[in-house]
Amino acid sequence: MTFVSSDLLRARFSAAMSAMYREEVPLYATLLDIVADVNAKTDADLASRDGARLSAERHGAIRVGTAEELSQMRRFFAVMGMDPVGYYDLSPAGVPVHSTAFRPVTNEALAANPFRMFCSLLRLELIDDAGLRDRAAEALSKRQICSDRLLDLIAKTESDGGLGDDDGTAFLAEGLAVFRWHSEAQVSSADYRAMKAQHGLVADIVCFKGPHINHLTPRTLDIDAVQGEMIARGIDAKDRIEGPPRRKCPILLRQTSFKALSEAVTFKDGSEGAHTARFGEIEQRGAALTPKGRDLYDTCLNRALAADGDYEQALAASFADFPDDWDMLRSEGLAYFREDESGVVPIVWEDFLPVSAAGIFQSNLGDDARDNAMQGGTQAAFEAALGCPVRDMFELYAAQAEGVALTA
Ligand code: OOG
Ligand code: NI
Repeated sequence: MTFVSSDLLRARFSAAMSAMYREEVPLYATLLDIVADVNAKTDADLASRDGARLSAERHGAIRVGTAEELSQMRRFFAVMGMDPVGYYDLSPAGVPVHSTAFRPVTNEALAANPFRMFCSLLRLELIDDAGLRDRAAEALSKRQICSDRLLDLIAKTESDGGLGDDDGTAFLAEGLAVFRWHSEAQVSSADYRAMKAQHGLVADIVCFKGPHINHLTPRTLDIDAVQGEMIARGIDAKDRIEGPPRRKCPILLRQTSFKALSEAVTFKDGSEGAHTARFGEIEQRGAALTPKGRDLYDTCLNRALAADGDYEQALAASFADFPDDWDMLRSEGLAYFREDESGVVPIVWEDFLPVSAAGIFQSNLGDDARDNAMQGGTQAAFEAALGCPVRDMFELYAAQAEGVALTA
Protein backbone atom coordinates (compact mmCIF):
# COMPACT_ATOMS: atom_id res chain seq x y z
CA MET A 1 0.00 0.00 0.00
CA THR A 2 1.47 3.38 -0.91
CA PHE A 3 0.39 6.34 1.14
CA VAL A 4 -0.11 9.92 -0.02
CA SER A 5 2.64 11.95 1.66
CA SER A 6 1.64 14.30 4.44
CA ASP A 7 3.45 17.10 2.54
CA LEU A 8 1.22 16.57 -0.48
CA LEU A 9 -1.94 16.40 1.62
CA ARG A 10 -0.96 19.66 3.31
CA ALA A 11 -0.24 21.41 0.01
CA ARG A 12 -3.55 20.25 -1.46
CA PHE A 13 -5.45 21.22 1.68
CA SER A 14 -3.90 24.70 1.73
CA ALA A 15 -4.81 25.22 -1.94
CA ALA A 16 -8.36 23.95 -1.38
CA MET A 17 -8.84 26.26 1.62
CA SER A 18 -7.64 29.18 -0.46
CA ALA A 19 -10.08 28.36 -3.27
CA MET A 20 -12.95 28.02 -0.80
CA TYR A 21 -12.15 31.29 0.95
CA ARG A 22 -11.87 33.11 -2.35
CA GLU A 23 -15.49 32.13 -3.02
CA GLU A 24 -16.66 32.94 0.49
CA VAL A 25 -14.82 36.25 0.96
CA PRO A 26 -14.25 37.87 -2.44
CA LEU A 27 -12.02 40.61 -1.01
CA TYR A 28 -9.53 37.87 -0.18
CA ALA A 29 -9.20 37.26 -3.93
CA THR A 30 -8.47 40.96 -4.42
CA LEU A 31 -5.85 40.74 -1.71
CA LEU A 32 -4.19 37.79 -3.45
CA ASP A 33 -3.98 39.85 -6.66
CA ILE A 34 -2.36 42.76 -4.85
CA VAL A 35 0.12 40.46 -3.11
CA ALA A 36 1.04 38.71 -6.36
CA ASP A 37 1.69 42.11 -8.04
CA VAL A 38 3.79 43.40 -5.17
CA ASN A 39 5.78 40.17 -4.84
CA ALA A 40 6.53 40.16 -8.55
CA LYS A 41 7.98 43.67 -8.26
CA THR A 42 9.97 43.08 -5.09
CA ASP A 43 13.56 42.08 -5.26
CA ALA A 44 14.01 41.51 -1.57
CA ASP A 45 16.76 39.52 -0.03
CA LEU A 46 14.48 36.75 1.11
CA ALA A 47 12.72 36.62 -2.25
CA SER A 48 15.23 34.58 -4.14
CA ARG A 49 15.52 32.09 -1.34
CA ASP A 50 11.84 31.64 -0.69
CA GLY A 51 10.59 32.21 -4.21
CA ALA A 52 9.53 28.63 -4.74
CA ARG A 53 7.40 28.36 -1.67
CA LEU A 54 6.16 31.94 -1.67
CA SER A 55 3.16 31.85 -3.98
CA ALA A 56 1.72 28.80 -2.21
CA GLU A 57 2.42 30.19 1.22
CA ARG A 58 -0.28 31.18 3.67
CA HIS A 59 -1.60 30.72 7.16
CA GLY A 60 -5.15 30.45 8.40
CA ALA A 61 -6.91 30.77 11.74
CA ILE A 62 -9.72 28.90 13.44
CA ARG A 63 -11.31 29.03 16.89
CA VAL A 64 -12.75 26.02 18.69
CA GLY A 65 -15.01 25.75 21.70
CA THR A 66 -14.10 22.60 23.64
CA ALA A 67 -11.20 20.38 24.62
CA GLU A 68 -12.65 17.61 22.51
CA GLU A 69 -12.72 19.85 19.43
CA LEU A 70 -9.15 20.97 20.06
CA SER A 71 -7.85 17.44 20.36
CA GLN A 72 -9.71 16.46 17.20
CA MET A 73 -7.99 19.34 15.42
CA ARG A 74 -4.62 18.13 16.70
CA ARG A 75 -5.28 14.68 15.27
CA PHE A 76 -6.66 16.14 12.04
CA PHE A 77 -3.63 18.37 11.39
CA ALA A 78 -1.22 15.58 12.36
CA VAL A 79 -2.40 13.68 9.26
CA MET A 80 -0.93 16.55 7.21
CA GLY A 81 2.34 16.66 9.12
CA MET A 82 1.35 19.69 11.22
CA ASP A 83 2.34 19.70 14.90
CA PRO A 84 1.19 22.09 17.61
CA VAL A 85 4.02 24.59 18.14
CA GLY A 86 4.04 27.22 20.88
CA TYR A 87 1.53 28.44 23.43
CA TYR A 88 -0.11 31.86 23.14
CA ASP A 89 -2.14 33.33 25.98
CA LEU A 90 -4.30 36.13 24.61
CA SER A 91 -5.94 37.04 27.92
CA PRO A 92 -3.54 39.91 28.78
CA ALA A 93 -5.11 41.70 25.81
CA GLY A 94 -8.65 40.92 26.96
CA VAL A 95 -9.21 38.12 24.44
CA PRO A 96 -10.73 35.04 26.16
CA VAL A 97 -8.78 32.35 24.30
CA HIS A 98 -5.45 30.61 24.35
CA SER A 99 -3.85 29.18 21.26
CA THR A 100 -1.23 27.21 19.41
CA ALA A 101 -0.18 26.96 15.77
CA PHE A 102 -0.25 23.71 13.83
CA ARG A 103 2.61 23.67 11.36
CA PRO A 104 5.29 21.52 9.73
CA VAL A 105 8.55 21.48 11.67
CA THR A 106 11.40 20.15 9.53
CA ASN A 107 13.42 22.06 6.92
CA GLU A 108 12.22 19.60 4.28
CA ALA A 109 8.54 19.79 5.19
CA LEU A 110 8.68 23.58 5.47
CA ALA A 111 10.28 23.78 2.04
CA ALA A 112 7.62 21.46 0.60
CA ASN A 113 4.77 23.58 1.94
CA PRO A 114 4.82 25.77 5.06
CA PHE A 115 1.04 26.01 5.62
CA ARG A 116 0.20 26.87 9.22
CA MET A 117 -3.05 27.08 11.13
CA PHE A 118 -3.39 29.31 14.19
CA CYS A 119 -5.89 27.55 16.45
CA SER A 120 -7.53 29.12 19.49
CA LEU A 121 -9.53 27.50 22.26
CA LEU A 122 -12.30 29.49 23.94
CA ARG A 123 -11.89 29.81 27.71
CA LEU A 124 -15.51 29.29 28.65
CA GLU A 125 -14.71 29.79 32.33
CA LEU A 126 -14.17 33.48 31.57
CA ILE A 127 -17.88 33.99 30.84
CA ASP A 128 -18.96 35.50 34.13
CA ASP A 129 -22.74 35.08 33.75
CA ALA A 130 -23.38 31.46 34.87
CA GLY A 131 -26.63 31.13 32.88
CA LEU A 132 -24.97 32.29 29.70
CA ARG A 133 -21.97 30.05 30.32
CA ASP A 134 -24.28 27.05 30.64
CA ARG A 135 -26.13 27.93 27.44
CA ALA A 136 -22.81 28.30 25.63
CA ALA A 137 -21.57 24.95 26.95
CA GLU A 138 -24.83 23.33 25.91
CA ALA A 139 -24.68 24.72 22.36
CA LEU A 140 -21.11 23.47 22.03
CA SER A 141 -21.93 20.03 23.43
CA LYS A 142 -24.58 19.53 20.74
CA ARG A 143 -22.33 20.05 17.78
CA GLN A 144 -19.89 17.70 16.11
CA ILE A 145 -17.39 19.59 13.99
CA CYS A 146 -15.84 16.55 12.25
CA SER A 147 -18.00 14.14 10.29
CA ASP A 148 -17.98 10.45 11.28
CA ARG A 149 -16.24 9.71 8.00
CA LEU A 150 -13.48 12.22 8.79
CA LEU A 151 -12.98 10.77 12.28
CA ASP A 152 -12.72 7.29 10.73
CA LEU A 153 -10.09 8.48 8.25
CA ILE A 154 -8.07 10.13 11.02
CA ALA A 155 -8.21 6.92 13.08
CA LYS A 156 -7.22 4.92 10.01
CA THR A 157 -4.14 7.12 9.50
CA GLU A 158 -3.22 6.67 13.15
CA SER A 159 -3.46 2.90 12.94
CA ASP A 160 -2.13 2.28 9.41
CA GLY A 161 0.45 5.06 9.19
CA GLY A 162 -1.11 6.89 6.23
CA LEU A 163 -3.91 7.12 3.69
CA GLY A 164 -4.09 5.78 0.15
CA ASP A 165 -5.13 7.97 -2.80
CA ASP A 166 -8.89 7.66 -2.51
CA ASP A 167 -8.91 7.96 1.25
CA GLY A 168 -6.62 10.98 0.98
CA THR A 169 -9.02 12.69 -1.40
CA ALA A 170 -11.96 11.90 0.88
CA PHE A 171 -10.00 13.18 3.88
CA LEU A 172 -9.41 16.52 2.15
CA ALA A 173 -13.03 16.96 1.12
CA GLU A 174 -14.33 16.09 4.61
CA GLY A 175 -11.64 18.27 6.19
CA LEU A 176 -12.50 21.28 4.05
CA ALA A 177 -16.14 21.01 5.10
CA VAL A 178 -15.18 21.48 8.76
CA PHE A 179 -14.05 25.05 8.07
CA ARG A 180 -16.83 26.16 5.73
CA TRP A 181 -19.03 29.11 6.66
CA HIS A 182 -22.59 28.24 7.78
CA SER A 183 -25.06 31.08 7.77
CA GLU A 184 -27.56 29.22 9.96
CA ALA A 185 -26.75 29.99 13.58
CA GLN A 186 -27.33 27.24 16.17
CA VAL A 187 -28.85 29.63 18.72
CA SER A 188 -31.68 32.14 18.97
CA SER A 189 -31.04 35.77 18.14
CA ALA A 190 -31.45 36.62 21.85
CA ASP A 191 -28.69 34.18 22.82
CA TYR A 192 -26.51 35.45 20.00
CA ARG A 193 -26.90 39.01 21.26
CA ALA A 194 -26.15 37.97 24.83
CA MET A 195 -23.00 36.12 23.77
CA LYS A 196 -21.89 39.00 21.63
CA ALA A 197 -22.42 41.37 24.53
CA GLN A 198 -20.17 39.09 26.61
CA HIS A 199 -17.46 39.10 23.94
CA GLY A 200 -17.52 39.07 20.14
CA LEU A 201 -15.41 35.93 20.17
CA VAL A 202 -17.86 34.02 22.32
CA ALA A 203 -20.59 34.62 19.76
CA ASP A 204 -18.28 33.70 16.89
CA ILE A 205 -17.14 30.45 18.46
CA VAL A 206 -20.32 29.21 20.09
CA CYS A 207 -23.18 30.16 17.77
CA PHE A 208 -22.34 28.30 14.58
CA LYS A 209 -22.10 24.71 13.36
CA GLY A 210 -18.37 24.64 13.15
CA PRO A 211 -15.05 26.50 13.38
CA HIS A 212 -15.34 28.46 10.13
CA ILE A 213 -12.00 29.66 8.82
CA ASN A 214 -11.82 33.27 9.99
CA HIS A 215 -8.97 34.46 7.79
CA LEU A 216 -6.31 33.32 5.38
CA THR A 217 -3.07 35.17 5.02
CA PRO A 218 -0.78 35.22 2.00
CA ARG A 219 2.84 36.14 2.52
CA THR A 220 4.18 39.26 0.88
CA LEU A 221 7.72 40.52 0.49
CA ASP A 222 6.71 44.15 0.99
CA ILE A 223 3.87 44.68 3.40
CA ASP A 224 4.09 48.49 3.26
CA ALA A 225 3.43 48.34 -0.47
CA VAL A 226 0.42 46.03 0.02
CA GLN A 227 -0.97 48.23 2.79
CA GLY A 228 -0.56 51.29 0.55
CA GLU A 229 -2.32 49.56 -2.32
CA MET A 230 -5.21 48.43 -0.10
CA ILE A 231 -5.73 52.01 1.04
CA ALA A 232 -5.43 53.30 -2.55
CA ARG A 233 -8.18 50.88 -3.57
CA GLY A 234 -10.43 52.02 -0.75
CA ILE A 235 -10.25 48.72 1.15
CA ASP A 236 -11.00 49.13 4.85
CA ALA A 237 -7.52 48.24 6.09
CA LYS A 238 -6.41 48.04 9.69
CA ASP A 239 -4.71 51.32 10.53
CA ARG A 240 -1.49 49.93 11.94
CA ILE A 241 0.95 47.24 10.80
CA GLU A 242 1.65 44.89 13.71
CA GLY A 243 5.15 43.77 14.59
CA PRO A 244 8.57 45.31 14.05
CA PRO A 245 9.09 48.42 11.91
CA ARG A 246 10.25 48.28 8.29
CA ARG A 247 13.93 47.27 8.20
CA LYS A 248 16.70 46.34 5.76
CA CYS A 249 16.91 42.91 7.43
CA PRO A 250 13.34 41.77 8.12
CA ILE A 251 12.82 39.96 11.41
CA LEU A 252 9.91 37.94 12.78
CA LEU A 253 6.57 38.92 11.39
CA ARG A 254 4.76 42.06 10.23
CA GLN A 255 1.01 41.81 9.69
CA THR A 256 -1.93 43.87 8.62
CA SER A 257 -5.49 43.03 7.66
CA PHE A 258 -8.67 44.36 6.16
CA LYS A 259 -11.63 44.61 8.45
CA ALA A 260 -14.11 41.80 8.79
CA LEU A 261 -17.11 41.67 6.49
CA SER A 262 -20.69 41.62 7.64
CA GLU A 263 -22.33 38.31 6.63
CA ALA A 264 -26.03 37.44 6.68
CA VAL A 265 -27.15 34.98 9.37
CA THR A 266 -30.42 33.19 10.10
CA PHE A 267 -31.09 32.44 13.76
CA LYS A 268 -32.83 29.41 15.20
CA ASP A 269 -35.98 31.41 15.84
CA GLY A 270 -36.11 32.24 12.14
CA SER A 271 -35.06 35.85 12.51
CA GLU A 272 -32.31 37.29 10.39
CA GLY A 273 -29.21 39.20 11.32
CA ALA A 274 -25.57 39.67 10.48
CA HIS A 275 -22.27 38.42 11.83
CA THR A 276 -18.90 40.10 11.53
CA ALA A 277 -15.91 37.83 11.87
CA ARG A 278 -14.18 36.93 8.67
CA PHE A 279 -11.40 38.99 7.21
CA GLY A 280 -8.22 38.93 5.16
CA GLU A 281 -4.71 39.41 6.42
CA ILE A 282 -1.26 39.82 4.89
CA GLU A 283 2.05 38.99 6.45
CA GLN A 284 5.69 39.65 5.77
CA ARG A 285 8.00 37.12 7.36
CA GLY A 286 11.59 37.70 8.35
CA ALA A 287 14.30 35.95 10.31
CA ALA A 288 13.58 33.82 13.36
CA LEU A 289 15.05 35.36 16.49
CA THR A 290 16.85 33.46 19.24
CA PRO A 291 15.61 33.86 22.83
CA LYS A 292 18.15 36.68 23.19
CA GLY A 293 16.87 38.37 20.04
CA ARG A 294 13.30 37.86 21.12
CA ASP A 295 13.96 39.52 24.49
CA LEU A 296 15.41 42.51 22.70
CA TYR A 297 12.40 42.58 20.36
CA ASP A 298 9.98 42.53 23.29
CA THR A 299 11.89 45.32 25.03
CA CYS A 300 11.85 47.51 21.92
CA LEU A 301 8.18 46.80 21.20
CA ASN A 302 7.05 47.46 24.77
CA ARG A 303 8.92 50.75 24.78
CA ALA A 304 7.11 51.81 21.62
CA LEU A 305 3.71 50.68 22.97
CA ALA A 306 4.25 52.67 26.16
CA ALA A 307 5.34 55.84 24.35
CA ASP A 308 3.03 58.80 23.82
CA GLY A 309 2.49 60.37 20.45
CA ASP A 310 2.87 58.90 17.00
CA TYR A 311 3.19 55.12 17.18
CA GLU A 312 5.16 54.67 13.93
CA GLN A 313 7.74 57.19 15.07
CA ALA A 314 8.02 55.64 18.52
CA LEU A 315 8.44 52.21 16.93
CA ALA A 316 11.19 53.36 14.60
CA ALA A 317 12.96 55.12 17.45
CA SER A 318 12.80 52.21 19.87
CA PHE A 319 14.05 49.72 17.25
CA ALA A 320 17.09 51.87 16.52
CA ASP A 321 18.79 49.64 19.13
CA PHE A 322 18.09 46.48 17.16
CA PRO A 323 20.99 45.69 14.77
CA ASP A 324 19.85 45.85 11.15
CA ASP A 325 22.68 43.96 9.53
CA TRP A 326 22.82 40.19 8.89
CA ASP A 327 26.41 39.79 10.06
CA MET A 328 25.68 41.57 13.30
CA LEU A 329 22.48 39.66 13.89
CA ARG A 330 24.52 36.52 13.52
CA SER A 331 27.59 37.46 15.50
CA GLU A 332 25.49 38.79 18.38
CA GLY A 333 23.41 35.62 18.47
CA LEU A 334 20.14 37.48 17.85
CA ALA A 335 18.80 35.43 14.92
CA TYR A 336 19.01 31.85 13.66
CA PHE A 337 20.95 31.01 10.51
CA ARG A 338 21.64 27.85 8.56
CA GLU A 339 23.80 26.81 5.67
CA ASP A 340 22.32 25.97 2.31
CA GLU A 341 23.68 25.88 -1.28
CA SER A 342 23.77 29.68 -1.39
CA GLY A 343 25.73 30.04 1.82
CA VAL A 344 24.62 31.07 5.28
CA VAL A 345 21.00 32.22 5.27
CA PRO A 346 18.61 33.44 7.96
CA ILE A 347 16.00 30.93 9.04
CA VAL A 348 12.45 32.13 8.40
CA TRP A 349 10.21 32.77 11.42
CA GLU A 350 7.40 30.23 11.10
CA ASP A 351 5.42 31.22 14.18
CA PHE A 352 3.26 34.04 15.50
CA LEU A 353 3.54 36.91 17.99
CA PRO A 354 1.11 37.29 20.89
CA VAL A 355 0.91 41.09 20.89
CA SER A 356 0.37 41.12 17.13
CA ALA A 357 -2.21 38.34 17.33
CA ALA A 358 -4.10 40.30 19.97
CA GLY A 359 -4.09 43.34 17.67
CA ILE A 360 -5.45 41.23 14.81
CA PHE A 361 -8.18 39.74 17.00
CA GLN A 362 -9.21 43.13 18.33
CA SER A 363 -9.38 44.92 15.03
CA ASN A 364 -11.77 42.28 13.74
CA LEU A 365 -14.22 41.67 16.53
CA GLY A 366 -16.72 44.14 15.19
CA ASP A 367 -17.07 45.69 18.64
CA ASP A 368 -14.93 47.97 20.71
CA ALA A 369 -11.52 46.59 21.52
CA ARG A 370 -11.45 45.71 25.16
CA ASP A 371 -8.62 45.80 27.52
CA ASN A 372 -10.11 44.16 30.58
CA ALA A 373 -7.79 42.29 32.85
CA MET A 374 -8.63 38.60 32.65
CA GLN A 375 -7.32 35.69 34.59
CA GLY A 376 -4.38 34.28 32.65
CA GLY A 377 -4.55 30.96 30.86
CA THR A 378 -2.04 28.24 31.55
CA GLN A 379 -0.07 26.15 29.12
CA ALA A 380 -0.78 23.09 31.28
CA ALA A 381 -4.54 23.56 30.94
CA PHE A 382 -4.20 24.09 27.20
CA GLU A 383 -2.06 20.99 26.76
CA ALA A 384 -4.49 18.92 28.82
CA ALA A 385 -7.23 19.94 26.37
CA LEU A 386 -4.99 19.39 23.35
CA GLY A 387 -3.97 15.95 24.54
CA CYS A 388 -0.20 16.48 24.23
CA PRO A 389 2.48 19.07 24.94
CA VAL A 390 3.06 21.84 22.40
CA ARG A 391 6.50 21.92 20.82
CA ASP A 392 9.05 24.55 21.79
CA MET A 393 9.70 26.81 18.79
CA PHE A 394 13.20 27.75 19.92
CA GLU A 395 14.22 24.10 20.05
CA LEU A 396 12.87 23.65 16.55
CA TYR A 397 14.80 26.64 15.17
CA ALA A 398 17.97 25.50 16.92
CA ALA A 399 17.57 22.07 15.31
CA GLN A 400 16.98 23.68 11.89
CA ALA A 401 20.11 25.77 12.40
CA GLU A 402 22.21 22.77 13.30
CA GLY A 403 20.80 20.70 10.45
CA VAL A 404 19.71 18.12 13.00
CA ALA A 405 17.18 15.66 11.67
CA LEU A 406 13.89 16.23 13.43
CA THR A 407 11.21 13.70 13.94
CA ALA A 408 7.78 14.95 13.20
C1 OOG B 1 -6.33 34.58 15.20
C2 OOG B 1 -5.52 35.83 15.30
C3 OOG B 1 -4.03 35.49 15.29
C4 OOG B 1 -2.21 35.99 13.60
O1 OOG B 1 -1.88 36.01 12.41
O2 OOG B 1 -1.55 36.52 14.50
C5 OOG B 1 -3.48 35.33 13.92
C6 OOG B 1 -7.80 34.78 15.13
O3 OOG B 1 -8.26 35.90 14.84
O4 OOG B 1 -8.50 33.78 15.32
O5 OOG B 1 -4.00 34.71 13.06
NI1 NI C 1 -3.41 35.51 11.14
